Amino acid sequence: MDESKTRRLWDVLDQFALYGELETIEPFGRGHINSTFRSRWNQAGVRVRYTHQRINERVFIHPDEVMENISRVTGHIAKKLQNLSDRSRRVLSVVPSRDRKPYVRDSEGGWWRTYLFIEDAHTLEVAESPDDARFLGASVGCFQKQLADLPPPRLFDAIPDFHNMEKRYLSFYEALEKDVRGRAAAAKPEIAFMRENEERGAVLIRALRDGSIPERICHNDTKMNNILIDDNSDYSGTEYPVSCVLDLDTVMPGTSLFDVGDLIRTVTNRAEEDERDLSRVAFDCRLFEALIEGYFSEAGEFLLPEETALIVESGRNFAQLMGLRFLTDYLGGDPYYQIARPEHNLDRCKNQIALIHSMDSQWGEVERIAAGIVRRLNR
Ligand code: ADP
Ligand code: GN1
Ligand code: MG
Repeated sequence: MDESKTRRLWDVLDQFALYGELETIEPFGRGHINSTFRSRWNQAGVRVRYTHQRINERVFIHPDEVMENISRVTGHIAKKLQNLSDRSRRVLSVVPSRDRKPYVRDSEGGWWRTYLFIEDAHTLEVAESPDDARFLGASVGCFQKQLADLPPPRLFDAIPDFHNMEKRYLSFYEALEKDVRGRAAAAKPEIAFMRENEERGAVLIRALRDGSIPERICHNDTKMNNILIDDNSDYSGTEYPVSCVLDLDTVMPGTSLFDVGDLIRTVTNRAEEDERDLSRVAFDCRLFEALIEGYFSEAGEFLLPEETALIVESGRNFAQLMGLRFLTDYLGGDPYYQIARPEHNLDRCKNQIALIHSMDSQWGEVERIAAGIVRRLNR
């Protein structure tokens, strides 16, 4: 980081209610949206770390509303966990500014927040085993359960129509028509795939709109690396590892299936989201089964049959939705996602389509697995 950037960051940190001497600050994390940093402080001889994020204002146009949502959600969960001695490893802790706000503004008007840094924990980019998958499913099921009784008012819509496939298609067609970088020719098969699957892709958003599935508070960005896992937890026992669900900007009303769909999309994929060698991208039925079992172990008590019936489709739906968003960003000249190479968004899109093909080729088996879990649950 250059010196002037570091100095600006020090000025930002100075406005938070943090004590001791700031020792280091460095960029951190692999997210696509916010800019994340980690700082280290000397507090009377004890080393303590924090996470700082500049909220991406192009994505979140009302950062104050986002922070109000996050404060309410983390406060609600923390209250439920108040008897646990490791509570601050299980839910994000917002560090307020010196004037008691959940954010500070920098000299350019940017919005910043600070969380306690959760030590000795990691995220996964690929699930290694059914135990990983089961536990990731349970973490998200538990998160939804913890928020099921959040008192009114309704949370703000941090990004309106975030998972509205119909609206996402409108943006896609607009980007395709403008084709600002002349890239459409390089993405013909992907464009064709999206056109062919448009009707099927609308199933979740239509079910939510016509009331056949209920609105619930959900996370809306449950890709695997938003779940922080305790390094020292034992996976093999009967207890799930300690975990903390991160990246709470998009917690807002939606359907439980948005979270399940994004979990299926990321956890069952044998490869990372931007793997270019598509022969490595594959839908893994074993991971799917464990994931859904884990999810049901927490969410089974509140899910309705109408939601359960759409679980398999939700995974396909989310791979399509993300593929469509990556493709739209590629056609539009990459205005949204952070990229490391010019074709990054197209590669991500191809990866999601390959995952769908792999899922389709095992569709009968996937449906049998899901039906088996539901039967066991109802027994
Ligand atoms: P983005 O919106 O850019 O994805 P995240 O909130 O997911 O940002 O943070 C990016 C990464 O930073 C996470 O995947 C995680 O590895 C790390 N991280 C974020 N917050 C914390 C925290 N409080 N403690 C430890 N690591 C964190
Ligand atoms: C973004 O913030 P991050 O990197 O966890 C995106 C998600 C996508 C994901 C794809 C606010 O998530 O919707 O699924 O990238 N978040 C936002 O990797 O757009
Ligand atoms: Mg993230």
